[in-house]
Amino acid sequence: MVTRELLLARRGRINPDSFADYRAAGGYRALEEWLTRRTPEAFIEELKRSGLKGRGGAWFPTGLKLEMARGSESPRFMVCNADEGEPGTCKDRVLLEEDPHSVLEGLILAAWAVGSHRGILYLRGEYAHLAPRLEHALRQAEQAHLLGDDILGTGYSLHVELYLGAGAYVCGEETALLNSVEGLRGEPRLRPPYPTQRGLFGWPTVVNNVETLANLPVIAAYGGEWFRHIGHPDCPGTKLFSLVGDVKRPGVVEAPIGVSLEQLIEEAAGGVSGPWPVKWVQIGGACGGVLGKGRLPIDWHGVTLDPQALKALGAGLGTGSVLVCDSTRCPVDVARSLARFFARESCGYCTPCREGSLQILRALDRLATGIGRRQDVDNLDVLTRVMQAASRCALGQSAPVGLRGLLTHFRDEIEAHLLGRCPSGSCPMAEKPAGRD
Ligand code: L3W
Repeated sequence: MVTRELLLARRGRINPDSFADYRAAGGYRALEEWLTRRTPEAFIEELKRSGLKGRGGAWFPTGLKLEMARGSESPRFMVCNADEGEPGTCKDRVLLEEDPHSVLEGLILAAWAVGSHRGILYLRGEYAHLAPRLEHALRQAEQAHLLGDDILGTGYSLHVELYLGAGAYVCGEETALLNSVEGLRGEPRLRPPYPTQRGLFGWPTVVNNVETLANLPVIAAYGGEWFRHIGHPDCPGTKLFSLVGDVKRPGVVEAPIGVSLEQLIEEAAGGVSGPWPVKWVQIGGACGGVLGKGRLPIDWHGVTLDPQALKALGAGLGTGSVLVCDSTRCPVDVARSLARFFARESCGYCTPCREGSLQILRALDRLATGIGRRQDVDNLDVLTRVMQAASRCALGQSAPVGLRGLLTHFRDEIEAHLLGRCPSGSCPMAEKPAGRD
């Protein structure tokens, strides 16, 4: 069995709107134990022992982040980043939709550990339909004295508010998110100072991803030592993988970190749906790296999904999405759709990202419609490098990663478009405007 369910164990087995169901499944028991009998410092040690790293894409050690915030001045804020905007990634949505109390329990544990009395659950604008469910869960937790003043008679208080985003991808970046909560434009701030030093309204703030927080009740219940033996030795635990693209059973599955790519696609996703062979796999969202020709399908068997192994292949695990592209996919066509997304979502603050993403889109548009020039391919090379090196935030720096991978693996095929030919036959050459040869 390739899957292992720590976070998704209750998916489909409980009514997500039922507090009683969550409790009956063991929910909030670990939180009760820790808040009433143990100390925040001990919990942070437990997290450090577990080796848990952030699941939002950057894999920063969670225990260390909480420890840094706890060592900062008060008041402190605790933010759950539920602004899941990475294309192809839908894992946080599954947790929020199917098991909202697990995220809430993690949020309360994290807030208690850093000594925060104000929590914010920042929900992606496009997930507005989940807001009533989350509000309902918050009210249930308050009624059960797990939120609010004097939680479980311990003297500890925590008030959590739901905050709905307005649909900007950049607000998934933690400092743009904080600006958004403060009522400012969703533009990233320069770091340092990191949010743990100066975050919301200038106060120390921890921002953790939904999936990261959902791991906290598991570690609280079973201990860090137990947790660190699951998954990869350098990166313990499981990961929620969003399996998308040309697979028979797209969806979200949970598997130990370090699972083989082949097993995940063949067993959990039911195999490749389109014509064999797999042409490339993009891992970690639209800004993720590309495993392509020369590595897949030839080394398909050897690829394991852990941050270190993927780094060695020039990719990363990122948010854990796995986009499979079969042999009919055209790299120009796919890159164009990614570029359209990034050009629309650039916050516009810095020139490399604002102008670079637009010029990349224009060059790919020309190539896809049969009016591309040599200069366009050369420009893709230059612009992607400039964006990576000079953009102000992680969004601009990582937006061209997928395109760079496609340029590396499929340059011949991309250059074939200069002759008005799409080897995969899936580019919209038919859109070629008349008389523009
Ligand atoms: C205190 C230090 N805190 C780092 C904290 C930092 C943050 C976390 C990770 O990018 C990635 C990006 C995308 N003192 C610290 C410190 N921290 N050093 O650790 O920070 P960092 O800088 O390594 O990453 P980042 O800039 O937060 C996030 C990748 O995630 N990604 C995600 C995309 C998802 C969305 C979305 O859904 N909207 O944007 C996908 O793979 O490429 O590399 O908390 O404060 N010395």
